[in-house]
Amino acid sequence: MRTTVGIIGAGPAGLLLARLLHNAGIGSVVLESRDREYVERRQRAGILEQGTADVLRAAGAGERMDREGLRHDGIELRFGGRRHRVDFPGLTGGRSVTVYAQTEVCKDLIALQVAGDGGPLLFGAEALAVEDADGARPRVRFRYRGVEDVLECDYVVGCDGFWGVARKAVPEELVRVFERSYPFGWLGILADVAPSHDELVYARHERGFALLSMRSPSVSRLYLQVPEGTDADAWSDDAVWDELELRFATDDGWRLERGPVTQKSVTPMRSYVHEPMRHGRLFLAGDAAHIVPPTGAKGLNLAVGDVVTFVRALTHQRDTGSAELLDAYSETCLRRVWQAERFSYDMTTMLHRMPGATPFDERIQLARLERIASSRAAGTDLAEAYTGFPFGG
Ligand code: RFL
Ligand code: PHB
Repeated sequence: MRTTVGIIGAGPAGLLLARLLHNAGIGSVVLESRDREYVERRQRAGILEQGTADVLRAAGAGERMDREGLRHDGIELRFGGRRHRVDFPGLTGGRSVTVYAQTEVCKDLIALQVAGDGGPLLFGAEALAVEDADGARPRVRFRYRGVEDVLECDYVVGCDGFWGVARKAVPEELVRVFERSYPFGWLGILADVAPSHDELVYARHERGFALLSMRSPSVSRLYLQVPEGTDADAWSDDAVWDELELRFATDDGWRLERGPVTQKSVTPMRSYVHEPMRHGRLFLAGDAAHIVPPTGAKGLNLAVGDVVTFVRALTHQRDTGSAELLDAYSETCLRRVWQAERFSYDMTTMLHRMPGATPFDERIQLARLERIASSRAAGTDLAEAYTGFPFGG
C-alpha cells in the first residue's frame, strides 16, 4: 500500500486530518486499531472552542453540530456556597463555546469518510511501528485481519493518542518529556436527566472538585474528584448523587436533579508534553504528543489545532515549494500547547482539593477564585483561554 499521508489513529485528530486533507486534494490512509463501534461509543470530551466549531463547519462536518450542539455563553464557578458566572461574549468581545460530544464529532467525521471518496479508513488495523521516519519514504508497519502489511508514505502523522506507537519512532536522545501527574482522578457519570443548570458548573469544595456538564437537554454528564486508583464500581449511584449534591450546594437553595445513571468510569489526570512534535517526515498530533487534565476542556481542541497546522503547512509546501511551515510545525503547535497546559494546570490546581495542601494553600485557592469573581481583567483571562487560543498563532 502507498499513500501521501499515512494517519495512525481514528480519534478526532486522525479523522479530522483525513477530512481536511481530502478537502485539500491530498490522499491519505487511516489505520485504526479498534472497531468502528468502539470508536463511536467512547465517552470523552464535550466542549468545542469557537475555533474548533469553525474548523468543523469549514470542513463540511458541522451540519449536525449546528443543529444539535448547544451554544454556551459562560460557565459558573461555585465556591464557598456562592456562584459566579463568567460571561464569555461580554469579556472576550463575542466569543462562546459549543457543547457537542466528541463521540458525535467522531461519528460525523466517520460518516463523511465512509460515504465519500475520502480515502481508506481501516478499522481493526493496528500500527506496530513507524520505520525510517527521517528518510524520504517513511513506512508504517501494521497488522490487519491477522496479516502484517506495510503502508508506504510521503508523510506519517501519529494521531494514535497517549498509548500509541508513533512517538516511539523519535530517537530517545532527541526527546524531552515534560510531565506531571495528579494524585486524583475524575469519576464521571452519564445520566438520563435534564441538566440542573443551563451552563457548566465548576465547583470547588472542601470535599473536592465537582463538575456539572451535559450532552443534550435531556442527558447530564457529571464528574467528581476521587482519589487516584478509585474503582468506579465501588461507588453506588446513590453515593455519587449524594456526594455531588454536597459539593454543588449553594446558599440560595439551588437543587440538583437526579436520574438513572447509564455510564460510570474513572479518568486519571495528567499533564504531559513530548518535544519535539516532529521527527523528519513523522508528525505527532493530539494526545500522541500532549495530554492536559480535563479541567480546562482543552484536549480535543488542541488535537484540532495540531491537524489544522499540519494541513496548512503541507498545502503551503505543495503550493509554494517551501517547507518553511512544515519545519516550524513543532514550534508552532507547542506555543499553543503550552498555553493550554498552563490554563489546564491553573484550573486544576485552583479547583481541586490538592493532597498535602496547607490551610494557607486553601486560602490562596479561594483568593484566586475571588479574584476572577471581582476583577474584569482576571475574568477576561479565564474567558479568553476557555473559549480558545488562535490556531497556528
Ligand atoms: P484519541 O481520541 O485518543 O484517539 C487515538 C486513536 O488512536 C487509536 N490507536 C491506534 N490505532 C492504530 N494503531 C495503533 N497502534 C493505535 N494506538 C492507538 C486509538 O484506538 C484511538 O482511536 O486521540 P486524539 O485524536 O488525539 O484526540 C484527543 C482527545 O480524544 C482528548 O484530548 C480529549 O478527549 C480530552 N478530553 C477533553 N478534551 C476537550 O477538548 N474538551 C473536553 O471537555 C474534554 N473532556 C477529555 C475530557 C478526556 C477525557 N478522558 C476520558 C481522557 C473528558 C474526559 C473524561
Ligand atoms: C465534559 O462535558 O465531558 C467536560 C466538560 C468540561 C470539562 C471536561 C469535560 O472541563
